[in-house]
Amino acid sequence: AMVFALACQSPKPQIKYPKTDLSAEPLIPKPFKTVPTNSAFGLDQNTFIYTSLSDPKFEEVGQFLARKIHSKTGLDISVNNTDSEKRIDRYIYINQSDSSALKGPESYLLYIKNDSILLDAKTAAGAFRGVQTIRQLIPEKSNDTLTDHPLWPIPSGKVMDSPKFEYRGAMLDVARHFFTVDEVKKYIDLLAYYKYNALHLHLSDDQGWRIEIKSWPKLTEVGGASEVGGGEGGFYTQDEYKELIDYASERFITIIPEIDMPGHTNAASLSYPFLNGNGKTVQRYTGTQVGFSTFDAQKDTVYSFLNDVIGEIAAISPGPYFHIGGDESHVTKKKDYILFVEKVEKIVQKHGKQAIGWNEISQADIGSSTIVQLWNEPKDALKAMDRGSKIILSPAEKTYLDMQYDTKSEFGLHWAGYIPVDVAYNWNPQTFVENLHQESILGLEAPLWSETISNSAELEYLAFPRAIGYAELGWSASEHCDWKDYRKRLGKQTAYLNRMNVNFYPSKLVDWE
Ligand code: TNX
Repeated sequence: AMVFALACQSPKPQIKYPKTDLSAEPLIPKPFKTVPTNSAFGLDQNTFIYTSLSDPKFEEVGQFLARKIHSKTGLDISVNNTDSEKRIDRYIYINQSDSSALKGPESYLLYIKNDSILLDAKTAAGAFRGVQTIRQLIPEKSNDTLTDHPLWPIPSGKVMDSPKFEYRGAMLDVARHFFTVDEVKKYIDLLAYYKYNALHLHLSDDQGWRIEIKSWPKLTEVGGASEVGGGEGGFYTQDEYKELIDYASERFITIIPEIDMPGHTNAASLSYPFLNGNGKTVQRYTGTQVGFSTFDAQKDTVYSFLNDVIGEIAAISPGPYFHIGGDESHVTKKKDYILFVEKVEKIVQKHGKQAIGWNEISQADIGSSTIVQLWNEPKDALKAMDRGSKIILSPAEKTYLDMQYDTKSEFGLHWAGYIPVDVAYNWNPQTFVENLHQESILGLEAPLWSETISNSAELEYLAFPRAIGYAELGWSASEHCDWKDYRKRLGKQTAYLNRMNVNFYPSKLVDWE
């Protein structure tokens, strides 16, 4: 029908496009390969989006692109629906393809010509990543001199792209300070634009418990009602949490729930004192110390409680992972810690999920399907690798978004050092940990702990622009990661960040346009 419609209409106007250079576009993450053809595709009111119908998710990706084109340009572009009144001059086709040029599920190919953009991907996730590239290629301003109506020239050529790591995550600590559903959604939007595919939510800590557990209501009634500094805290109902999961999954981002244990559990033990194993009376905690709380690893009732908690969260989580924390359990006896981690790992597996834990968990005899997240101890990661585990890289001195940029930074801590924008970017995750084999690296995650921040503006000040650099380190081939080149592309993100009302830190290391 589309071909017929194109053949039957009167000849379309020839447009004299200005010379373009696709390979000079400020794309982040930098694609694996671009081949410019120096002309353009004219995005305008007569452009249509078509998608494969073999998988309904492709049509949803097409609708996502149409919405984003609308918010950037004001154009109303229909998806898989030919309005007979309108002439079809140009179309964007989002195609499910089994081409052998597509390496993995998130790979995509873009062929941009005068009258068509073809986006090929194996999966809707791959199509979605390609759509982010199209969004980044649409100029901020239309060109009103080429035709009698506004038109946005998209540089022509070919893009072949594929991620370096299968896991590209960010973590948000909603426990030290609570962040609302809308604040988390805004962060998800920004992460999606830079091709992240995982958001790890740190849902519990000493200062607060943030997710409704129907079988243990005091966790949120009591444990949810506080945060660092004495604020009122908050929590997500299971319906709100599902809303976040759905919002993320429309952006092909997996939410990874973390219940941190056996340490970092004061809020849980305040709600149900039988859980406490540190021998003291539990009191509400709104400070920022770590390492003083623990569950009682010797009690059966603790494990039946955890079976309920993990079961309820697993039941509403479509993703494959459940994060068990495991960090800084300084008041748990070592033998209790090991027993605890091994038992909780089994509970997670019983509920159909793969466990992830901070690097300390490799002291226990964990299975090879359990993933270890390196934050402070490379030896733990190597030990886990030897047992067959995959590793997520979050070395604090490079990836902690809560580290201050410099001594003058308004928010953040500096126990792992200061992390200016260039230091955050200028390292190679594939070689950073000596003796860690590349096949054992699942990917990269940038954690944002929230002791010093409590709203979107403060979150964005710490996360941006550094999170944009981690997006590139996680996606782009290491040989394409070059600070001087990246810095120029980063400076050109201002229009997008301002349009999204992002309170980014305007580092002097970057020439912001
Ligand atoms: C260490 S990193 C922690 C967190 C703190 C963070 C502050 C990790 C696994 N534990 O409890 O919030 O430092 O930077």
